[in-house]
Amino acid sequence: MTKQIFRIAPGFEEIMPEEYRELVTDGPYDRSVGVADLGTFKELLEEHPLCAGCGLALSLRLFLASLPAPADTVVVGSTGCSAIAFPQVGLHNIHGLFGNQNAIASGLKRALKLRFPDRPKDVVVVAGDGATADIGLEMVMHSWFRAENIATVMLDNEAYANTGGQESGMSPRGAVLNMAPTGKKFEKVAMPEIARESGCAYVAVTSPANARRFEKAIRRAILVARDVGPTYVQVFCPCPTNFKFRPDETLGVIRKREKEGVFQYREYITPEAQQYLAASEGEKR
Ligand SMILES: Cc1ncc(C[n+]2csc(CCOP(=O)(O)OP(=O)(O)O)c2C)c(N)n1
Repeated sequence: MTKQIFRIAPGFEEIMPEEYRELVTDGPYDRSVGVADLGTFKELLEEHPLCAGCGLALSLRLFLASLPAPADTVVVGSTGCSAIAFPQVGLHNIHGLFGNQNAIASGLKRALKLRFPDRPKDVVVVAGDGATADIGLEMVMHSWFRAENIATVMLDNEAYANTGGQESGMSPRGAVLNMAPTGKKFEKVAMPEIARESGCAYVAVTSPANARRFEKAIRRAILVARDVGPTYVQVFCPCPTNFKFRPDETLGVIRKREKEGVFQYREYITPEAQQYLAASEGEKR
């Protein structure tokens, strides 16, 4: 698929919504744009129904601006807050059932490899922490064991946010939520370590508080997944609604946690992935 697929058939220009026309003429497909260019091109998600100050919404915006090849990318999502925004995203995306997103992505990637042997197709899973670290963990891990060429991005808002605030395996110890009033009794599931031990060639923990660092992690994860092996990015994106802070405090919450050493940006790269990235990052986008 190239930009061609988004073009409007002659004669239909007038009746297509303005939003769509802008996407065709000014969108990020087949262009070299990134987070530093935000504000200068038509974004893949501009309006969304998520809560004010939602860290996940900001992360989605940055994620979509970070894709190395949006016209050749398919996102596989899962039930959760991000799924409410995806119907408004100008990119091929599939809504998996809650938890089976990595199984869907595995099959899709294999099919795309057969169908388009000469053109890289990026399959990226974007799902919440409940879908990734709890209910979907078995299918997530088995996609890593099988070394599927897919990138998995967890939007870690540390709760089951969409269903009103149950604790997830990724909630921090002691977290009190609407439907977890006595406080979480154990630590966050060590997903980055599980990913590394399960065969991921690239693992990063990042947040939307630093857009350039975020973009680097997403791009690396997608590129390594293309040619080396499975990858995992964990995005810390706090939820003002369920953790009850003001919508304008989201980035401050991340920075505070970073200062306290509770949340830390980190990367793990296998030597093979390192070699691959050194070669591909040398090339211009
Ligand atoms: C098989 C199945 N189990 C449970 C649910 C109910 N459910 C919908 S969204 C959700 C929570 C999602 O949590 P998370 O993955 O952390 O995403 P968030 O909403 O926090 O973005 C749950 C339990 C469902 N839709 N399907």
